[in-house]
Amino acid sequence: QPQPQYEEDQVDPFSLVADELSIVANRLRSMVVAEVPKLASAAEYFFKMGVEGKRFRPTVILLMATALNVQISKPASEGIVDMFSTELRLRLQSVAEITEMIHVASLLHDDVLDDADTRRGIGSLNFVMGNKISVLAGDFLLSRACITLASLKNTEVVSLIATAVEHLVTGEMMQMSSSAEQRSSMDYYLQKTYYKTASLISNSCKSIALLTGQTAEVAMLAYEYGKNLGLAFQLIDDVLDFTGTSSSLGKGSLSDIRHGIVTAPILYAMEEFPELRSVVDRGLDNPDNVDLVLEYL
Ligand code: GRG
Repeated sequence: QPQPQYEEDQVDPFSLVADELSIVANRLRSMVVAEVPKLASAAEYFFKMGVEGKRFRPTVILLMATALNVQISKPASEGIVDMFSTELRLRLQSVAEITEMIHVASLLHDDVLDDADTRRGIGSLNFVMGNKISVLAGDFLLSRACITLASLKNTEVVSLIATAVEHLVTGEMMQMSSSAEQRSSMDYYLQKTYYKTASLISNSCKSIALLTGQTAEVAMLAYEYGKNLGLAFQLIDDVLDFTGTSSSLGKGSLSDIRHGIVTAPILYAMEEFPELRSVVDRGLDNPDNVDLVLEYL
């Protein structure tokens, strides 16, 4: 995947946790071992070198752990100091791994629902191995995530992450079965986006706060941070669907609008050009209506 460019005074957030990220990547690969080779190779498909995603969620989670560490242990001027025991570090890494497994499971199922043929720059699993294998590989990853979650022995964290999984399903359902009025509503969009994208990030950030023994106030701040970051991530993802190229996106551009999904750029354009609403109401499943909307963007 093409890497973002950073100015001299900017810090590449991924590089701050590069070592931890590679540990997480290796542990993920060792976790997706199934008894049946076909299932293992299907699930592993997403964790092979060169075809992995951005690992945005594990990065945010590991950065959250780092940020909390700096705040509590030493003055910021002394830099990032290792105050975590090995056991606690493994537990925090587990949250990053659980979150990525749940995320990938949701992508596998999403590609089946959308009949998508490309993901992360290569053929989607459903395209390569069929819908049935793809659904089962998603279920397998979800089960692996549950086993790792149980090993944390923290019922509050189990509840937070399970709620985020429920939210993924709720957000997807809201997207699939909305009325014309709901599709044109910014409030509905934000609620759906919280469920579909932000909840997994916010609840895992809060889990990191709980596992590192923070106060309820800090845990809530970690949650709010993850929520806002998740919403911002989806807004940018929405824009990239219009501005990105197949190689930068790892899938075809304009895929949201061509699946009839009303995203943030369209909602903002509707505020500026009210006549666009009637086009959207007529349905984006009609290619003529899609072309009309594209003229406004
Ligand atoms: C099986 C947990 C589970 C859920 C089933 C299908 C479904 C319900 C939910 C789909 C939710 C979904 C696809 C949300 C999209 C979130 C999103 C912005 C995905 C793209 O994330 P990136 O850009 O992808 O981080 P990479 O490939 O980089 O990891």
